[in-house]
Amino acid sequence: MTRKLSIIGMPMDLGQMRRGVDMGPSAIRYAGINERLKPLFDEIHDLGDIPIGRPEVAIDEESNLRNLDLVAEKNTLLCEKVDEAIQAGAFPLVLGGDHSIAIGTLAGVAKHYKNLGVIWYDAHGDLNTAETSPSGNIHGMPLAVSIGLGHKLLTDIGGYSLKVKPEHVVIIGARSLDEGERILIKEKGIKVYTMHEIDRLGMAKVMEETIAYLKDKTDGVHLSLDLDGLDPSECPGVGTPVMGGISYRESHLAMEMLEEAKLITSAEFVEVNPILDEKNKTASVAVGLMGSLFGEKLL
Ligand code: 6HN
Ligand code: MN
Ligand code: MN
Ligand code: MN
Repeated sequence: MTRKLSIIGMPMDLGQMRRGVDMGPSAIRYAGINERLKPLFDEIHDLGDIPIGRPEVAIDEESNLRNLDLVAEKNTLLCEKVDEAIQAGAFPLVLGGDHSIAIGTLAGVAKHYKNLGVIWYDAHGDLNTAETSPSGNIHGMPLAVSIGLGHKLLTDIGGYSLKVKPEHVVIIGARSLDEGERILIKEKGIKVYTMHEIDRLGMAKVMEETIAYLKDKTDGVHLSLDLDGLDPSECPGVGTPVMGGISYRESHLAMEMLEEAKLITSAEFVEVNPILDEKNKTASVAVGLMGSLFGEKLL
């Protein structure tokens, strides 16, 4: 079987307030994604970027959601692109962009699976709704939206709601959760490995458990990797950094274990903001992790 990869850039910055994250896809390409992944695939198709433009910021008065209409509109485009890539037999790899893009990615991916699993690698839960959000920023909401909670314009992208069942989600790296997110995690029984569990068990055990948890009950697993899951000392180029994060080495091991398990069927790397970065370090980490995820071997 030919191993095909489709790269889709999503230069989205409307899901939050800091400029620069729209340059994430360029920064990741500049960090050498093509050269790095070339030996690992038979074909790589870089499909370019979804056009986002430079629209005016608009707060939806009724819901208090920042750029609601535009985030919904652009994510619909992403959903279609991701869907097409999978139909063409390729592994879709989406480059962000703020984390609101997971709404579109998952809408495109979940059409193809009955029981899609999701690994949410992030300092945050991204489980807010308009009611619980402290910021009104949609990048803090994509996981809630994907389990069917939130504004209809977002939950119904792709023409259906509930992309992922809460019991098929694993959050890894959490260390900043809002009150409403904590309640939701308990209510829905979402599996979470906070930094505390990563410290106590070690990343190897966390990944063994995650793989065992998802393997038999899912028919595909999406990796949504927010670079702020890693420690800001190694990934400073993110909009909402939180101290005490996962190291590059731990993350590299996590990617290798996912590769060995042949678990991941789609992925996105998000929140790379080159304006806040130091010498494109964060984009380089992203590319390094992609190498491990797709089976790079030293010997
Ligand atoms: N991210 N929980 C905060 C909020 O505004 O809802 C931060 C969200 C960060 C989102 O990093 O993808
Ligand atoms: Mn996130
Ligand atoms: Mn985050
Ligand atoms: Mn290694």
